Amino acid sequence: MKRLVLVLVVLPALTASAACGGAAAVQCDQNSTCDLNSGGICSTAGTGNRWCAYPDASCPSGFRYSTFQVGDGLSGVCVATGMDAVALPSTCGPAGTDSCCNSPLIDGGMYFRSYDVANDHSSGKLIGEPVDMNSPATVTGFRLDKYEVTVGRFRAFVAAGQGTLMMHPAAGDGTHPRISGSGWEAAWNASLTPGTTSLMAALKCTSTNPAGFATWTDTPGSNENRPINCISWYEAMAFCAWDGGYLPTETEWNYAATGGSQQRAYPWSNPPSDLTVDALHASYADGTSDNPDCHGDGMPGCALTDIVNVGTKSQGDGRWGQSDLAGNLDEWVLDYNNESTFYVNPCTDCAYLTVSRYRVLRGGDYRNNAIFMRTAVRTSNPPQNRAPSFGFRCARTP
Ligand SMILES: [Ca+2]
Ligand SMILES: [Ca+2]
Repeated sequence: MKRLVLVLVVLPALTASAACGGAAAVQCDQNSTCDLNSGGICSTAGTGNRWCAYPDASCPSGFRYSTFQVGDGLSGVCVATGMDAVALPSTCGPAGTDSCCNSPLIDGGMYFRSYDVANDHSSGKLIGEPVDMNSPATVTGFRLDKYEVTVGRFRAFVAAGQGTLMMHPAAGDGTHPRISGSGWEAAWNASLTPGTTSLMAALKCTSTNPAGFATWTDTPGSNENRPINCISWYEAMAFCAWDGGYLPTETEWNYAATGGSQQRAYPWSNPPSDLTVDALHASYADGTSDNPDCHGDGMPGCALTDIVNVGTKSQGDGRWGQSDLAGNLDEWVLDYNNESTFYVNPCTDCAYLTVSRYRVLRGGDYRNNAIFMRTAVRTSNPPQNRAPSFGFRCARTP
């Protein structure tokens, strides 16, 4: 992760207060505190102190620290790139007090992809098919974000002008640390929207159904801790690169969900064969795909509120603490979909990167039946597609 390097100036105690009429340094506690100009954020410096910063297109991060009441020698300095610098208030999780950027460590090991020990003959890599042990894989330890990327986190990316043809990732950005050639490709630039205005319009997902389920709002509102949806695979990839991480591989994602060698049926299954599933564990649905009854918000029928604030179904957390791996939003991963053999074999930190029409999504979503919450199940979609059910999370080096 990118870290801000600071030069600390140690002043004698009696001269620590600002001189020449300058205001004393005052830390912020949330973005709304930073209201001198529009788009202000409360950014965390390398010292852990929090200072106001405002949009400035001349900074690579898109933000510059205020010249008013900012300490740590950062007055008027560009904020460093990535989420470490553009830090958000800690408002995620069941108590609303956890950092939305939390990224727990996952121990490496060996497991079988699309396999679980419940083995009840209906939840293989295709719905209705049995699981099998034909796809062993070895995964090196890594970090996987605890939460699906929130609207609030994505807002900092949008505010920085990122994820557009105007400000696309550089070739090679977001490369998986153990898979050469897995980073951003220049040919993908044209798959981004032209600029921030068109990106914000696209995030409203009006061209796909059901309309009215987009979590993005042009100004901060009540969805800041819901997961961002209606993002293309390209925007997910660009975000993770900007954020100092990368999109997890399908193999890594499945490893996290099934608890590695425990081979859990659901991410929360403990013992691993336990088939308990209810609305305390995940945002999912009963009914048919045309007429689902979504359980996320505890109210009958499906509404935007069935896309729940990340981490609030904490009984559904996985072996290493990741939330909402099953349900809420389907999650884009790095791999193309191999439509014939599904998995690369043999596999050590592998990904399927041969170009095909589809990229893989994992975990099921708020409109899906419980069977889609099973850790073995997989799906895919064209990478340019947007839907209210599509989200993502990022992986990182330990
Ligand atoms: Ca509902
Ligand atoms: Ca999910």
